[in-house]
Amino acid sequence: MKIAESELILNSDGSIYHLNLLPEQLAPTIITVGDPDRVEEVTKYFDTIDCIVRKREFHTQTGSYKGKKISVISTGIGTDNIDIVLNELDALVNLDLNTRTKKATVEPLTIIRIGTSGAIQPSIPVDSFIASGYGIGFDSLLHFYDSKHVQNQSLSQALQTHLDWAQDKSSPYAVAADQELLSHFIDDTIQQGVTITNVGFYGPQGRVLRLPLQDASLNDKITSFTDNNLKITNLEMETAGIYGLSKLLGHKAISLNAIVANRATGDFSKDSTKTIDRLIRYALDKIALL
Ligand code: R1P
Ligand code: URA
Repeated sequence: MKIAESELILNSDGSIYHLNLLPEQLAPTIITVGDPDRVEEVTKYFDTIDCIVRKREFHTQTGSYKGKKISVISTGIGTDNIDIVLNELDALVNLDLNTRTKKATVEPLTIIRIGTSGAIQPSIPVDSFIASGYGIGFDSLLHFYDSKHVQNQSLSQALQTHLDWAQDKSSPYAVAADQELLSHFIDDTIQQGVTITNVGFYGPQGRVLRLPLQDASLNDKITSFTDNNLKITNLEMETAGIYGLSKLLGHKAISLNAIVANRATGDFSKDSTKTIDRLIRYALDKIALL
């Protein structure tokens, strides 16, 4: 069945609407970063850069690192952008853009997020790394898709009960990382955690500048939550959307977090740029072995 022009939107050169990419400009292994300027911080280590494409907050560079073809793309902030990025990346490989039809078989992508995050447990030092074993979305993105089958509903239910979550907020959804990728990335350098993805950086993550919070104890409740020995480790704004949509679309995803803040102790990294650079180099060497 042909997908209508209003659903699959292409630019005049045939590239996909927001990302501005053509299928041949994308590698099957993709690093996502939030900040468009962080793309170059990754590709400066590449042997070659074959293409550079920019539109809005979406900056893509494709090249190779130690012989492995990789695309690096910035998503901007938030799971609303993740909806666009994941759907358009998938369309580039799994739809025939000329005939506007689905391809017969699904080509899986490997997606690695390299991002910053705030720890929520006092024991987690700033400048350490966490690979998200789960992403738990406090945003509503996954609820718009037929997605119950990729969610760990018992984990999200336990958290919702623990938080005494108000009816006027959407239910959290929990999605596991790709287990093969998770074990590939975990070692002494990076610990496994459970990441909450939220819809904002300030109030939703318990930060008070001038506005009081609806629930001032939310972060404390998140810190004290346990379910089957799982504890929430960190907060950021993309992981759950990446995990949920990757699972639904048949892609593998892992989220690697550089801890730049500790919300329980009030610490902030003295040199977050250096910490992110260490995570980038660690991730690239692991990706080269995939
Ligand atoms: C907020 O400062 C941003 O930092 C984190 C959050 O998820 C949010 O996007 O990730 P990035 O460092 O990848 O942008
Ligand atoms: N990114 C976030 O979303 N939260 C933090 O505390 C730090 C980085």
